[in-house]
Amino acid sequence: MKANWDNIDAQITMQKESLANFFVHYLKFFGGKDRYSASELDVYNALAYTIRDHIIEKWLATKVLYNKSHSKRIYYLSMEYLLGRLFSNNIINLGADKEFREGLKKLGVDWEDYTPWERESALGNGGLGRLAACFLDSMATLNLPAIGYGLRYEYGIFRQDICQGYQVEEPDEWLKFDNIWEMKRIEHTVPVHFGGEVETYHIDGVEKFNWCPSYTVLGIPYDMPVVGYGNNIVNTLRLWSAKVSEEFDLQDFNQGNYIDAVSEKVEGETLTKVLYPDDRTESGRELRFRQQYFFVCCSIQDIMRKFLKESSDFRDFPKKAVIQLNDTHPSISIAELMRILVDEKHLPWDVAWDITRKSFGYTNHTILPEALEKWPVEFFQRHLPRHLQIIYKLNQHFLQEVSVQNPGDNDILRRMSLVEEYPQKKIRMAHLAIIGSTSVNGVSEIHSEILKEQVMPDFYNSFPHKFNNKTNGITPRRWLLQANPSLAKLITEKIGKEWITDLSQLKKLEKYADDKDFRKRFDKIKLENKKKLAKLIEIETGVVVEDDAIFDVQIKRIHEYKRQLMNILHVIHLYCELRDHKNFKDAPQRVFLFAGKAAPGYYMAKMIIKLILNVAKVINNDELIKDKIKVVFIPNYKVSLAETIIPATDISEQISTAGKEASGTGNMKFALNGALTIGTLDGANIEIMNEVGKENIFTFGLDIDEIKAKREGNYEPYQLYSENPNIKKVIDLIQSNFFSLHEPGIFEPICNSLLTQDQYFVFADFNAYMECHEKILQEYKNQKQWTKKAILNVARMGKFSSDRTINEYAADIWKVSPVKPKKGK
Ligand code: GPK
Repeated sequence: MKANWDNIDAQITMQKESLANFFVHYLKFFGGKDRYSASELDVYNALAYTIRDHIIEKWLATKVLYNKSHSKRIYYLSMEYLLGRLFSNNIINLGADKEFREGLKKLGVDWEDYTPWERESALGNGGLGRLAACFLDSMATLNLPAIGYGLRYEYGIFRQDICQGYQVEEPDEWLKFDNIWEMKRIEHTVPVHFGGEVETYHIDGVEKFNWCPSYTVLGIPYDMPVVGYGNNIVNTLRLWSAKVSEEFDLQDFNQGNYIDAVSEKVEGETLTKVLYPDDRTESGRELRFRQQYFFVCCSIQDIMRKFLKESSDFRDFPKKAVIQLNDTHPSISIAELMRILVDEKHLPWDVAWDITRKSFGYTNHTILPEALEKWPVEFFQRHLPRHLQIIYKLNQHFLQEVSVQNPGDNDILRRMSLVEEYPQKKIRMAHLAIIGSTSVNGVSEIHSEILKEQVMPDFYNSFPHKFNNKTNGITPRRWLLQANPSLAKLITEKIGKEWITDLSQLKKLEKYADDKDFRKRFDKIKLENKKKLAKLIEIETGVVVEDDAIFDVQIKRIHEYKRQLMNILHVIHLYCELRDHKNFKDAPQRVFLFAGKAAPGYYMAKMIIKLILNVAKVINNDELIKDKIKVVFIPNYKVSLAETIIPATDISEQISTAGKEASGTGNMKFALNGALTIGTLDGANIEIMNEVGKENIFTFGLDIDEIKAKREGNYEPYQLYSENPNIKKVIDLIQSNFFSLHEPGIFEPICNSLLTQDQYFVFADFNAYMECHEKILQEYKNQKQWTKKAILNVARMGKFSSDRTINEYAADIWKVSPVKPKKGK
């Protein structure tokens, strides 16, 4: 019998009358529960399934829309996505908030009560992964035909527990319960080959290569919907999960090789077991290398499959597809696409290279040398022998061109080669990414300049046209509309809701900085948000903080270059001041809040956490200072925590050593929520300053050139220590074991590193930082002025919407326009 597709195609609509029925249906017939047996998790599940139905309608329609448009597709390749919770975000983006609330009223169910039951998806480390998540939101909201590709790690970033002041890593079992937001697409499973050898053969005198791999893993896609805001678009995030192929198993099994078969299986399936938690230090692990290839191979096959539905002429490929590489992590794609075009599709090398180069864009996110990926040649030999040949050949051709341009200059060949010879033979993935892309971009103006002038000057000279900047942004949907609903409501009341998709509209708020009533309401919202945060702090840490204290916040990965250490040393300094001058009646109460994870193998970062916690313990329990300062470290920093902390913050700490933070995106989230920034002239801080005005931000410290000069001169931190009584007092106090009575000497490595090297110029910037904080304190006393500045910060953050960023990528790099439904349909 033929299905009646007209009936199947009939769409359900978001009507509040029917929502309760959907909900009851899921609770009963999916969950098998009734009012007596339903747990809160059951209710959450039923709510989420209800919303999912409505998403799926739009998802299917979006696919039809895109297919009919025959538009070029954007493929965003990222090894990390820090999505956070999706339930509220989906409801808000669908515009279903009101219907959902009202539709479920008669059942007495308020959806917002159940949001904590969602396990959050944390398949990333930090800024890079969160940026990818903001980009997905913007691409969907801007009607861009984009697909995100990633890995479906069984374990995301570890859960951080604190045990006696030390970070302890626990597995994040985010898939323990159903993941309602994913759909397994078994029909698009792809094989991924590894190992083996390369055979040579000839056709018509032309040398050909055939890779005979030694084992195969399967990539199974799981699709997650990415709901655009208010535009009926639902894009797709496709995450790959590794599984060993059954046939392979069986073969071995039948030969009586049970143990080998099972261990192969385990081996293969470990590929997507866990996210590597090292942020910016290359662990050089073979499994990570294989993980990267697995990711790339699955994604490129999928992209090819989609392309072949549109055309069989590979010369059209760059017109139909553009692949953006989120850092070098997926850069083996360049060799993989070459392999497919040359070995499998039999295109001439030069034609294949032309297609490849036109199809990729590469985004760089850091200039820290330890983060630039280089893979040992032996990994390639073992796992990707054909890719190694391709890379060698690319290198040979490339160096030939370089030597024509720079006759007799052997040094430049050595510097630009894709292959590093000493001390170990390695492939430089950033070099591969640059030569294989049409566009190379940094993530803030200053970072893009540093890339051109200091990190990749040779490449910039050879291909100046490739280099460009795309200053990062954040999605206003999650980071204002969802995280700070009261402020969002106030803004909408005054200027209408266009700001949600056109953040530059916030400019219209400027005039309210002088409106007393507006300021009052603005302050009240901040206070309410602080109350909520104070509750959370007490629950999570047991520390009681005053609602109306100044909330001074540094939340981000723990890294020496981000200088959480400078922050806590300054807190110790303030503490000493309070103890020395007992007359501090007028001093305001201050809460110094920290949160962030350290890479499990990063000893110094872990010791910085320990120092913060030990200092917190002493200060929070010292009655002499009368609660004037509280220090809080909230464990297990994640997206949902940020959503509570940021709207409650007064002072945003963005204090990296100048030149080290590529952009930062937390800085944008805070300013958008009315916190004032204390920051160095680094990354996007500089652009934030230019937007909000110098008088509305607190900048301090050495700039990039001054840092460079110090690094090149002879910087002597010990001298600063002995000459600066403030620094001396703080370091001496730590060294006297004041904060480590029962663990004497544990902070010696920290003190030693500061006194002998101070790689990140904490001492050099200390005074300026201290003075800047004093200025802040003075200004805070004038509440009216402070609120004005906070409002102006909000009003002037338009530039930092990820919609602006994505529009720039689409126009300058991708050359893709929005796909909109034809009017009248
Ligand atoms: C940069 F290189 C990396 C990395 O491995 N992980 C990561 O989160 C960050 N980043 C930068 O440190 C930030 O300055 C930047 O805003 C963010 O990427 C997004 O571009």
